[in-house]
Amino acid sequence: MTADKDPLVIRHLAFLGGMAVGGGWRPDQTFPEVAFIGRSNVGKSSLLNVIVRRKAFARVSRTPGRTQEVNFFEVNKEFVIVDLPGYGYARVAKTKRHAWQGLIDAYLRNTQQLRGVVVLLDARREPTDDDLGMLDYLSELEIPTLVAITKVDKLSKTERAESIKQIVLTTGIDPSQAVPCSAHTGEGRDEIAEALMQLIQEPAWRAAETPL
Ligand SMILES: Nc1nc2c(ncn2[C@@H]2O[C@H](COP(=O)(O)OP(=O)(O)OP(=O)(O)O)[C@@H](O)[C@H]2O)c(=O)[nH]1
Ligand SMILES: [Mg+2]
Repeated sequence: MTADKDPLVIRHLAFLGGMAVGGGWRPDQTFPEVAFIGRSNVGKSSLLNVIVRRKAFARVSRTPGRTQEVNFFEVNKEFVIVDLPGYGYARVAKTKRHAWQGLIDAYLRNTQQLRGVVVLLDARREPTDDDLGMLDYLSELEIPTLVAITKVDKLSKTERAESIKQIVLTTGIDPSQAVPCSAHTGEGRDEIAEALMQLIQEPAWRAAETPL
């Protein structure tokens, strides 16, 4: 532990609800939003809980595909963390899987208050084609993106250094954009929290006149 100030002191939390279909209901609010994106089971909901220092604010499950809606979590009446459904879980029926991708895409394209995205990659796995496709897509949309390397607690020091090196090589991301994280030890929490605070203070990269 360092004596550094907590970059994100949690004073108030509210679950605003879920969006089930692209263009469907979403909370009517204008706070800046930051979205968590990644494969099913990569640890999106767990990392969200660590960031807001709550055990079960967002639902975590051993069953991949748990989060099936776009869930909106308001923090400190200041910004909103968006927990997106996981993509690319093979055992989910193809049609369902495409529906999720449609939902993620609709969210990314239509959200004027979106300030940035945290893409989560599992430290123990090679990034999949879905991951690489998502990173390409985000850079095409020019959305500010940070990469959280999750579950680093499952690796030894040597393994994790090697794994992070490989992930950086495979994805071509800037090493400074990759943050090692663990929902079990809390590692990476403050770094991600600080990055979120920076993202929400920046003006939306997306011009107001961007067609929906
Ligand atoms: N060891 C370890 N396990 C983790 C970590 N983060 C998540 N897990 C576990 O991984 C599983 C999936 O976590 P979730 O947070 O539900 O993952 P998700 O990305 O939200 O999954 P979907 O909602 O299905 O897309 C759960 O069993 C978690 O306990 C971590 O940092 N370390
Ligand atoms: Mg989830």
